[in-house]
Amino acid sequence: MTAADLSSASVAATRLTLPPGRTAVMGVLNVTPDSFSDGGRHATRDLALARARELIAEGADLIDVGGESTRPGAEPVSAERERARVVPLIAALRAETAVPISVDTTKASVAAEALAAGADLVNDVSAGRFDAAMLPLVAARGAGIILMHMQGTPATMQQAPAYGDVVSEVATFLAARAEAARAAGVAAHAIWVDPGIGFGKLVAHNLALLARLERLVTLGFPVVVGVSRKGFLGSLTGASVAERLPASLAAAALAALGGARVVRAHDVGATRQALAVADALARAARTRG
Ligand code: HH2
Repeated sequence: MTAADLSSASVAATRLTLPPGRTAVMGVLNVTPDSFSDGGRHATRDLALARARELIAEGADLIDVGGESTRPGAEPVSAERERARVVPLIAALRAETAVPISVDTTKASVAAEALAAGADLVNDVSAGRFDAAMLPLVAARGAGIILMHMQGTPATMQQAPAYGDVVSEVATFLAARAEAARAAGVAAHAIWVDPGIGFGKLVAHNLALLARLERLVTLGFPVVVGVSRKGFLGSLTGASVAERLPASLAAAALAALGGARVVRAHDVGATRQALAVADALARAARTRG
């Protein structure tokens, strides 16, 4: 490894460090025409950059850039189109901010260019299963990876999700994928895990995972949770996608109390406020007397 390699590896490691003592917020930046809550809103580079600046100003600890919707039934996007959506944006964002950037992709070729353009970690909703080149790529670049659980594929996942015990099955899956990442050469400190709320899960499955999140915390990797504006919150409250902020904040706070280290959210400022309360309560619970 050359001195330049070493220094870029240490920059990446620094950027992957989570803020101590509070739950981090990962701001969602979808540059897709069809994402379920913000599709089509950031269609030009300038609009996307402006949105990224807003997320950072609201206190995002991390920006998650996605060029392919994973909503139930979403149409797959070619690597070329996805690359064109995310890579120049990540390069432009990296030129103006040191905030960590993740690329939300399941394709190693897109991830490779996104990492070269300045992304720090890959958010792979397939946990490296859809593309065999993903884990070796992340290892070779010294990058981080979010390994997320999903039953099925985005095209089919909500057709008939079924589990025996959803929490143990998700925990076993995430432990096995973390082991696969380690075997491919990814550093342990660079692995985060995510139960994949809404990915091949009924309302009861999502609730069980949130209620017993500490089972995933015991795996020993930072736990990421994405509940923002998701369908199960609509089922519980009757709220439309646009009306789900209160329910999203309640779920974010409860995920933080359950031990999530990172919450993925569209409404960053409001989520930071909810997490400030949850984090203070968690601290109070630890300091009895
Ligand atoms: N949820 C979505 C997308 N990516 N990544 C992780 N790690 N965890 C999640 O829960 C998660 C995710 C879905 O939300 P969104 O990006 O808003 O919608 P879409 O997939 O339609 O772009």
